[in-house]
Amino acid sequence: MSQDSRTRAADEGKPGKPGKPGKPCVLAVSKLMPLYMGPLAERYELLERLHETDPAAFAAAAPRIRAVAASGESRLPAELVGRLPALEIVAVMGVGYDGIDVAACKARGAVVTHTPDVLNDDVADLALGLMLSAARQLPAADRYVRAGEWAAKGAMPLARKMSGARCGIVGMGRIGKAIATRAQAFGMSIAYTARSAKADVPYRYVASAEALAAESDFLVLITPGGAGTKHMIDARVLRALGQKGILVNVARGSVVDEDALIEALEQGIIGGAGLDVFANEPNVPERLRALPHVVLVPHIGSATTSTRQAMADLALANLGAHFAGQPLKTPVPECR
Ligand code: 8YV
Repeated sequence: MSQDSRTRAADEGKPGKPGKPGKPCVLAVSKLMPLYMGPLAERYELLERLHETDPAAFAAAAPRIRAVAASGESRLPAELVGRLPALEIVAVMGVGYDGIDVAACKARGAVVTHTPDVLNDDVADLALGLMLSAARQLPAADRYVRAGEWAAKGAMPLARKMSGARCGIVGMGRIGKAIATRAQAFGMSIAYTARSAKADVPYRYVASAEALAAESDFLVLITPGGAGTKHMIDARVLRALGQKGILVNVARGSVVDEDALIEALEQGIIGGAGLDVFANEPNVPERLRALPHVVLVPHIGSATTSTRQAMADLALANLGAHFAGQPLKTPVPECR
């Protein structure tokens, strides 16, 4: 089989399922990190975004594509699943899988896996970093020194205290718990909202995001994305958070009504924000970028070398287990 820039086919290697000789064929459905792509290319016949780059070649290859490799931001809609008749497994390198149509995969007989737990610390660390950065205006303070304004104008305006403040967490899963532990170390009181109260946490449950916002100084979002949480944080919730409130989003951009957020920030309806995720990444609206009291980072929640390596290893372990006929490491809840 010939090789080109889009297709790295292997001549020999590990057998796939009994009766299917040669390396299994994997479609990388979007641009993936080298940490994941490198081993994929070594172990499998890897097709890189062939459905986007060469539809005719993709149509020819589709009947042998047995796996999809994806990131937390990848999209695998039902329409594309429908063009993958041999699909057996989707291996997401990410904990979030809101871009994957799991129902369509299941209907096709394919399982979806993701990479939970290994990124809890990093995402929780970043949440606290954004809380501190927004409250103490760290990026603005850095700009102040660099621009020579300290010497020219004197001390900066005073900022907000974080220790001892009220922390409201939207989503009390694995990462929500890691955020709560860290916030407790800052002497913060913790309350949370989720679909239902959790028996295994000591924190106070509040039934709605709006009620939680009304009693929080910091509202931290770490709930899964997708249709169930789309625009859960809307103008009413932001109004409830109030003039001094700070919104931190390390979940998904879709959870927040971004237009309502921009308006709330521009009009002083809320006090500030720290954002790792956006509605239409990597595009961040100019109006948001123009606001000096908002801290913006480019979806770096899990972006440390060791964590991304652990995520790649786990995604590859899921693929390896599947093709070896062994139990999957971390299927998504819907596929357990
Ligand atoms: C990454 C993420 O951006 O895990 C997730 O759901 O959003 C992130 O950790 C990405 O998926 C890394 O591949």
